[in-house]
Amino acid sequence: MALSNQQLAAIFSDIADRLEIQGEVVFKTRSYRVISENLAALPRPVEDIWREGKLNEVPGVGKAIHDKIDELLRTGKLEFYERLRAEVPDGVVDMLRVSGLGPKRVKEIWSTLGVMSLSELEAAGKAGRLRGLPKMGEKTELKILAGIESLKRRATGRMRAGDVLPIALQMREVLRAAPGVLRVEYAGSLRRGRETIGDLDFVAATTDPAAVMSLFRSQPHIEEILGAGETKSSVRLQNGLQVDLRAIDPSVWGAAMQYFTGSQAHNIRVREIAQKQKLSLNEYGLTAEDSTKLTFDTEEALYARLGMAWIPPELREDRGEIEAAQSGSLPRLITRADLRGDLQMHSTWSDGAADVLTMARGGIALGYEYILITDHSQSLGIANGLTPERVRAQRKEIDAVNRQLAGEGLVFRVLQGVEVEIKSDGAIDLPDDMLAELDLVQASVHTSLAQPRERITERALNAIRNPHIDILGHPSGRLINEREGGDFDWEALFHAAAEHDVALEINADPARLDLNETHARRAVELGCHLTISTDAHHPGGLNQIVYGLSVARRAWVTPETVINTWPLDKLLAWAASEV
Ligand code: DGT
Ligand code: CA
Ligand code: CA
Ligand code: ZN
Repeated sequence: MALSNQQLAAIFSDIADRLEIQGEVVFKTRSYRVISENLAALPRPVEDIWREGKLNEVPGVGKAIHDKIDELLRTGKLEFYERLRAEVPDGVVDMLRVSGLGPKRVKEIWSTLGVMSLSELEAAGKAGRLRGLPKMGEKTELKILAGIESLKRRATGRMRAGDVLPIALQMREVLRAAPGVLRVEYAGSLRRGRETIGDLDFVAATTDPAAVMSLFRSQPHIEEILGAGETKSSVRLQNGLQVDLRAIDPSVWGAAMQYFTGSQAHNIRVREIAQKQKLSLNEYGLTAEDSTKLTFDTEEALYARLGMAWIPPELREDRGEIEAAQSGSLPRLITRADLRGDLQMHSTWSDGAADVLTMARGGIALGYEYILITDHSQSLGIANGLTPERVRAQRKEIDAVNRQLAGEGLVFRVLQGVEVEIKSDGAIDLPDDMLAELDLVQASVHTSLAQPRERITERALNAIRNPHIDILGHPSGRLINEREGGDFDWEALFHAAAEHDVALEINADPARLDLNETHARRAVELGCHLTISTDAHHPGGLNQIVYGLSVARRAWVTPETVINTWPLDKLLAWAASEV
């Protein structure tokens, strides 16, 4: 197994990071830093030097380092490093990238708050939980949040939908209050439900364009006005987000929404269809060869004129939707109303912020019939994971909550599950007889995401083959704009999931959206069932289901594929059948 100098250097600096997070004193990790730098600067492949038996001549190589390089070059891995990676999660190491965060603070945040990723760090900061830690105040907390924001931007230059939608909804309310305005909607990628957003596009139907334009440009939190026309303005907000507004006449609402919703690829196809009928299409509608103008106040009317059914925005990517709309075979996409429950959430039994009853009330408020509590299992010790004893204790509390809700006359069931850890060697973190006692079992990978393809795939397959495991949670482990997911063999994974009927989660957390839309579509093609669940850590988190639904809709998912659209009886019967 060939390892480049750069790869070896990265391993040693990672070792130093992880040791320091564990509390190792800097002078003891210094030899790893030194060898990392020396390897990176070495003019020859260290592998050649090793073959010549001259490793000891490389500056910074003592006995301990010698043996480690030797093991790495002989076997392609290092036992010591593997152990360290299992002990300190990758997400914790990621936190070091935030300016202002060193190993001491990261350790403090990890061990006291159970925070294990940049997104959890962000959530803790936003909830004001960092400022209570030793030697930290509100100012440090804000600095950390700003540091995370800048890391996220650097990743793609696009913002997560979860950071844009709340701004869009608030701005829409403001703009709707302008005099003369009849309708305001966001269009573009946000309306199409994409996971990240380049810029935000608004369309306003109004009889008084000047009024809505001046209101738009006078909102708070604007950093710069990029354009100020009579019917078109652009601004950049303080958080870096660009927002465009178009004012149009109410009579052309349908054509304008169609045009500004995009995608560009979809619009090109629609324009071609118009051209075949000797019509030209723009944001104001259709124009015939004799210059007659056709206006459309709804999108339905425009698509119908061109011989198509109305196409849900999430499908408008030129991935077969045009043909389906022409032949009347568009899928009946899943909606919010199809969901009867949420199958992933945490409570105070592990790293959640609310108790079981509070989470249940949250589910009831959303009109659900059931929720599944999936607290972490024991090996994630810092997230206060469940031991078998604590699983049984939690069952008592869940039973009591169910009795209380039934006593109130509510038809609602709290189910007991677990998010059981798939350990770095593929072992499942709770014994089979324990898993058998639970209503549904979800298994997830959280550690050692950087394992090579075969190894990490085998871990997931091991979970899929376990007859007690029903759901594979956030299968890739990616965090949008933050870290890549594992290098899984997706085809093998989907075939196995279909064969053993393990449902794959679309995790609705806007930082995860995992499975992503491409994988979700392929999984369904291969016969897999899905879940769409929030991974909520407090009742408000249950509302994030909308982001998961967007992914599912963009993946052409219909309700029957998704197990949390099923009635409770069907769901439990499915979980009980062991494939
Ligand atoms: P984004 O902003 O990168 O997340 O993606 P979109 O799809 O929101 O793209 P954007 O903001 O550039 O444009 C909004 C929609 O306007 C786009 O989806 C299609 C439509 N559109 C129609 N004609 C054009 C054109 O000539 N240029 C661009 N850029 N967009 C056009
Ligand atoms: Ca846009
Ligand atoms: Ca735009
Ligand atoms: Zn998880």
